Amino acid sequence: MVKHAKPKGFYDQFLRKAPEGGPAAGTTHYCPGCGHGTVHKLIAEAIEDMNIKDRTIFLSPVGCSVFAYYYMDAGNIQCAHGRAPAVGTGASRTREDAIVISYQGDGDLAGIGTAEIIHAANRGENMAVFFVNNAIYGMTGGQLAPTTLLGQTTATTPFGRLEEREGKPIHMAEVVSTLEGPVYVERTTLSDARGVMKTRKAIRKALLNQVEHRGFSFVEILSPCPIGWKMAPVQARSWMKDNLEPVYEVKQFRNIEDKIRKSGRLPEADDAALLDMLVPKMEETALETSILDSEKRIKIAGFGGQGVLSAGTLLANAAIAEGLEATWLPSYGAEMRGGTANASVVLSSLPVGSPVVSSPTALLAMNGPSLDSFESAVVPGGLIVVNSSLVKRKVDRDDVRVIYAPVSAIASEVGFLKGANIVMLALYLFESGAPGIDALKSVLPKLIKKSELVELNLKLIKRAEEFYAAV
Ligand SMILES: Cc1ncc(C[n+]2csc(CCOP(=O)(O)OP(=O)(O)O)c2C)c(N)n1
Ligand code: SF4
Repeated sequence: MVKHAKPKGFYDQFLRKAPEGGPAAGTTHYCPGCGHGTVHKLIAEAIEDMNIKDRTIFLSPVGCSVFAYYYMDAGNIQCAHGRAPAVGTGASRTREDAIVISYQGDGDLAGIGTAEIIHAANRGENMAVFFVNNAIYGMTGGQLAPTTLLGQTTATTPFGRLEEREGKPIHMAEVVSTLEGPVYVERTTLSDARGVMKTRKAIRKALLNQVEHRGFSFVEILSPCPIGWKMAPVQARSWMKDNLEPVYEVKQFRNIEDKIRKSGRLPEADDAALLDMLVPKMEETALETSILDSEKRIKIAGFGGQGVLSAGTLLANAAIAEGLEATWLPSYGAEMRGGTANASVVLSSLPVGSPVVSSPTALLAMNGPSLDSFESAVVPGGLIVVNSSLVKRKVDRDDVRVIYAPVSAIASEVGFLKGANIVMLALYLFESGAPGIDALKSVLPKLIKKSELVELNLKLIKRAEEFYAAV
């Protein structure tokens, strides 16, 4: 008797479509006749049969299969478009017992993610890549993919793909098998039951390579997308036989069974050593540098040419000189001089989680557009320093501390207008107290090579101090 049941590699209920226990729990979001469901099932069965569920890290792509994490009862990471092989590299190198599955569509792998797949394959990373090639961008409405056939009509090639315009279809299994890194490369098809069984075997083979730690396996699976192709499911399968398979030869390209992949880790970097490196450092830093009560997130914004990026670098370096952790993230406008620019600086006693500053604790606004852009983002109780030489309006908020300082005029008086950024930065340091102004003075000669400029900056700091004393 054949018992049909949902493989244990799947969750009991698929909660994407309905809340737990609801009537529709258990259905998938895929279109009728879509190949993704078939491939998911083959993988889930293999995970169950090979007893690797607790070690499996499934990397979902961007594309129709983005929701694979609703189905696969395993470790799941949803990756940025095309970047699954890079994420998989990190996963497999840090957890060498992991079974890493990179599941990708043709837009994802052969389009936006071409660099990642090529280099991961070339390095022979220990992962299994299942490349679902349906010759179209399914999720976004059926646009041309790199694997679209010549003459095939898509949303972006309504009269068919032309070699002269879009080039020829790319054969990823062939490309990958030109590299020496991969141990196993095969192309299969879902056009009929025999093809599905061969795909089942190929998936298991790739996963076995993972278990045996052999390295990089690549299985390209020709898969129907009836919706994108505008066909009924049965017609889609005949189209595959008549059109897709003659272009994409279904065959095994490589199978090396006697290879064991050497560890990609640094020799000394075992878990214990890594923990030693990280944990005491965090504790010591937290204990020794208690000058910051909490993370400080500073946005320094202005026109390109006002020195906002270099003010950010100086601030981050001053913090580091004082034993703090610091990140600096520049954002340039499309124009250079005269365009907008801002620097995000995060200072903390602990390692910084993210360099992005979306809710600043302090805004140093060098011009009007910067105040307009970031005023509302400052946290309540935060600080805004306004360059009142250029910003003529007042701050609308009454829940933040505001300092109006004519930093451009002060810098001009000293005879160095370009130093308005230093006046602004110094005011921030006097107000916040951490890092201290001495830390800034100590990094100036390291970052500014000309000694006369260092002198000018010290003068600007002095003027800022006098101004601050009078505020
Ligand atoms: C960085 C980025 N660029 C573009 C998109 C839009 N986008 C979403 S899915 C997709 C193509 C997916 O096609 P494919 O990988 O073939 O998967 P399928 O949906 O056919 O399974 C694109 C371009 C995006 N989400 N992110
Ligand atoms: S659009 Fe195509 S690939 Fe996406 S779910 Fe529907 S049939 Fe599958």
